[in-house]
Parts: sequence; structure tokens; C-alpha cells
Amino acid sequence: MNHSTAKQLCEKDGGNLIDVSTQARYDVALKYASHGHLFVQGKRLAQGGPYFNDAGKQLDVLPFFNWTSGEPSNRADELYLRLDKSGFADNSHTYDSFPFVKLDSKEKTCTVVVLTFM
Ligand SMILES: [Ca+2]
Repeated sequence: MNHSTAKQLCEKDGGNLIDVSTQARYDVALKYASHGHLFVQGKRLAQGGPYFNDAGKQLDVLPFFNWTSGEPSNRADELYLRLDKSGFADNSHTYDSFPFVKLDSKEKTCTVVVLTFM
């Protein structure tokens, strides 16, 4: 399971990966990220470029946005956003098996999907 597959799984169920473009949603996501890495909405189109959520809002300019130590590493394949307990990280598409938070289509129900390494 990678970032794209996690996103598709959420959408198949009529929801979305958690969107961290508001302080309130960021706080929810951070609660779960405190246990490790978390897939969140966020993709960049090119190496080292800005990150956007699914609605096209730029994420890395938000007042609460902070990179975790050593990030972004800006490798060519790190086009996806990940939230760790100490901040965001750019992440490879193929880096897999992180948990994610799925919000239903009305963004009222929050489901944490925890994946295990196989
Ligand atoms: Ca990185």
C-alpha cells in the first residue's frame, strides 16, 4: 500500500485522505501521527516544488505547516506529503505501509486505517 493506493481506497469508500489545510484538521491528523508516520493529502508536481491538497490549496505556506527535522529532502521521487509527529516530510510514492486517516464524504466520520508491514 502506497500513498496513491491509500487515496484510492478512501475514495472508493466515498471519502478522502485527511486534508490538513486547516488548523483543526491538522490537529486531528497530528494526534494520529504521534504514533508514527501518516499519509495525508498533499502532492507536488515536480521535485522540490510546492505541495497542494486535492482541492488545489497550497499546503506548505500555511501558518502551522512545518517540516520535520531533515525534511524536505527533495529527492526526485518524493512527490507525496507525509505527516510525522514533529512535522511534515516529502515522501516517495513507493514508500509504503503507513497508516492514514480517512474522512467520510461529509467529513464527519474519521476512520483511522492502520496497515501492517507484510
Ligand atoms: Ca523526504
